[in-house]
Amino acid sequence: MKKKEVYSLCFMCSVRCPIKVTVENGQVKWIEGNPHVPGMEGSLCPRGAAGIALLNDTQRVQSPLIRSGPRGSGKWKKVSWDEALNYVAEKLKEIIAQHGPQSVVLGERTQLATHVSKTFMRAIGSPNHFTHDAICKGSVNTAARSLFGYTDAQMSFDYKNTKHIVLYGRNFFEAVEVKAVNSLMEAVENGAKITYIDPRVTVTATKAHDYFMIRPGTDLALNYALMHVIINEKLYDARYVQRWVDGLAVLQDFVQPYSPEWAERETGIEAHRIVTLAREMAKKKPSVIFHFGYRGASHPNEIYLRRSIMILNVLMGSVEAKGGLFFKKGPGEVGGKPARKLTEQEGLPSVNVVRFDKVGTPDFPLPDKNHGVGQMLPLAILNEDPYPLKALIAYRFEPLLSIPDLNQNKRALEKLDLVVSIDINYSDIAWYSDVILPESMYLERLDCPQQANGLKPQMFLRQQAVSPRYDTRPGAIILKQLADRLGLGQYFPYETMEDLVRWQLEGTGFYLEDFDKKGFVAYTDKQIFWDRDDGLKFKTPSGKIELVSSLLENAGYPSFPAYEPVQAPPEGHYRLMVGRCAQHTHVSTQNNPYLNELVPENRLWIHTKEAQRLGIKDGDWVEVSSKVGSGQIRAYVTSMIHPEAVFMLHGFGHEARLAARSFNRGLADAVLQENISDCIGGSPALDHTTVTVKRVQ
Ligand SMILES: Nc1nc2c(c(=O)[nH]1)N[C@H]1C(S)=C(S)[C@@H](COP(=O)(O)OP(=O)(O)OC[C@H]3O[C@@H](n4cnc5c(=O)[nH]c(N)nc54)[C@H](O)[C@@H]3O)O[C@H]1N2
Ligand SMILES: Nc1nc2c(c(=O)[nH]1)N[C@H]1C(S)=C(S)[C@@H](COP(=O)(O)OP(=O)(O)OC[C@H]3O[C@@H](n4cnc5c(=O)[nH]c(N)nc54)[C@H](O)[C@@H]3O)O[C@H]1N2
Ligand code: SF4
Ligand SMILES: [Mo]
Repeated sequence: MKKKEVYSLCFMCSVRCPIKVTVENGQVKWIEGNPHVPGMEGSLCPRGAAGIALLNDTQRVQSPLIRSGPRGSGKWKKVSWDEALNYVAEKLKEIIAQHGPQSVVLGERTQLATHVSKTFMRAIGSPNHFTHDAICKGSVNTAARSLFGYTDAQMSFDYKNTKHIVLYGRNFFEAVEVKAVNSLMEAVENGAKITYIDPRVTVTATKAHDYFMIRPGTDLALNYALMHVIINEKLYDARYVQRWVDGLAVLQDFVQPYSPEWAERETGIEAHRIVTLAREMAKKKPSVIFHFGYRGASHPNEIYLRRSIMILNVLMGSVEAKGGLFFKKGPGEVGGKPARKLTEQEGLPSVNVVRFDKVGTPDFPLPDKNHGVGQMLPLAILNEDPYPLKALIAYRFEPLLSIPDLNQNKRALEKLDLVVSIDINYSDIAWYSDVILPESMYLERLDCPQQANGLKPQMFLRQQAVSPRYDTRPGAIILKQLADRLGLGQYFPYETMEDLVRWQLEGTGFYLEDFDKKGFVAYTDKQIFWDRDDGLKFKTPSGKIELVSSLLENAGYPSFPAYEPVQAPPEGHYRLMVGRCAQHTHVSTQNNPYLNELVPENRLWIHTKEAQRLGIKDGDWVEVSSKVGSGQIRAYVTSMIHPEAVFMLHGFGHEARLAARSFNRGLADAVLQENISDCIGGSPALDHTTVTVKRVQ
């Protein structure tokens, strides 16, 4: 029997946990957390364990396919890679010749080969590469830049050493990151406290020491009241604030009207609990965390909510403190070099054309240009504003279900001349594509190196565990072969993934073989914290933390606009909240044989009192309607949700028939959600839509 152990990276979700894969006779027998990585040591979440079921799933896409019936009809012609790539290349050439390169868009969920697709887009001359980032947390990104000059992704949390963490709908124990969960559990065993705030009683709420059932959409009021107490009672870290913060006096004046008693009326949280929380956090400062969230895409005022959470950390002096938040350190901190990217090649053109989402123009100045704003795509296509778009390449991104307003998304797709998916599954976007180019799933491919910045800069590698089960290829190879056919091969100096990885590692001092032993290499053994007295390096114009933000103010936005009260939805209307469960990743795992068995469909959480009023019993079919769509789903009647809200899991309601287990199970939240955004920060407002609910007779 031939047995081997391969160190790699999970990809059942974007966290990319380091894993050890046991392979026997070419079959994956076991996957566990990489034992060499503190915080992983054998652990996986349910989705990570379901990687084997994905590998062996016969309902994945098994070869390149070209559509042979109308879009969405499920009629496909199985073709060779040459046929598929030639077909896409010819179509792209025609479209570029007729409408210009900017008419081509590539959207992807950020991943290890993102530099390859960015290179592809620059090579063809289109500015229109976007990632999922804005739809996940664009406003968190902009908020962080407005205060610190760094993106949120350049910051992280020292969970292991924290003494008190406050989570705003950050459903830590269901929307899982394995290492973070293990680290926080260790802190809890050492006496740390968790405060959880959510209109819904999640698993995290049940594990928390304190839980606040807040009125939906009012977290900003809570935070202004916390600041009011912290500033008026002088509970902040005076030395830190004095040294590093610009604008405290402005904030002090601003929060005066926002007393705990005022916030009680807005949020439903008693004033004395707000005061107690402020005092408790201050006692444990600076080893405290107000978690600024991962998915900061909830409401149109998101930028100000995320800023307020970050400012609470600043007042506690917890930014760059043990047990608080820290800036991720790259190899440069210790004289090392990161892996090269294809985008760094000399001679690769830069493209100076307005983006489809207008990011970087006066219309939309602040969102991060590196990511763009994906939810603008259907609007740009339908309105041909700023210009007509003709082709979409969806690369590990599902615009139909991941952008609000599914009906509008479908109308937009209809206007395109070419839709190509690089996917592993019959996702709904693959189902509506003209061509599917199937990628090998993560256990079947070597991937580009992962630069893992943090307290200790490291580099990880997704090593190939087994050969592809079907006629699939790695995405970086697919794009290179497409570029070759467009006469742009010179920007892709590799034939195999191994060539690409070796090219990327040149100059780093590390080699492919160095990853065999543990799956990663480290640039240093020591944790790096900057000196809090004199060594913090903020990238704002003032070099300080800017409460009054030059980024915002120079773009014409106030740093502290007056709080706008959140109206309760009219009678019979509810705020639609959405979220995740531990058993699924977004829209991609519902057809996984194992995970589908655990959670096969979603239900609509509705408060018992409201359900009674509407004559709805647990398990009844109900019709849920918003301004933009409606659909049917079973009700889950519970008192564990705020009466103003209803809730459903994201990711269900798939239309691809060949993904037979998830086909037509549950309802897609995107059917109901309106495509509205925080126009400053860049996030869509995923929890802002109001809906009506009625029993299906
Ligand atoms: N199992 C699993 N884990 C994941 C993912 C996954 O798909 N599956 N995805 C990963 C990704 S990309 C992300 S972005 C994160 C998301 O991580 P989280 O943001 O922690 O996860 P969600 O499930 O989106 O949780 C949103 C919560 O916000 C609550 N909520 C809604 N409105 C309000 C409000 O006004 N105030 C407050 N305080 N709460 C509100 C909802 O009830 C819900 O419980 O999870 C990551 N981890
Ligand atoms: N309506 C609504 N929209 C949302 C959210 C929501 O809660 N509700 N949440 C938002 C958030 S927080 C996020 S992060 C985004 C996530 O949005 P997406 O990135 O669209 O979601 P995923 O489910 O991660 O995966 C997208 C696609 O990648 C495919 N895929 C999975 N693995 C691979 C692979 O190895 N290679 C390739 N080529 N494809 C692969 C899947 O089959 C799926 O079709 O959605 C956002 N949009
Ligand atoms: S959190 Fe789970 S699914 Fe995501 S990478 Fe880690 S083990 Fe895999
Ligand atoms: Mo996300």
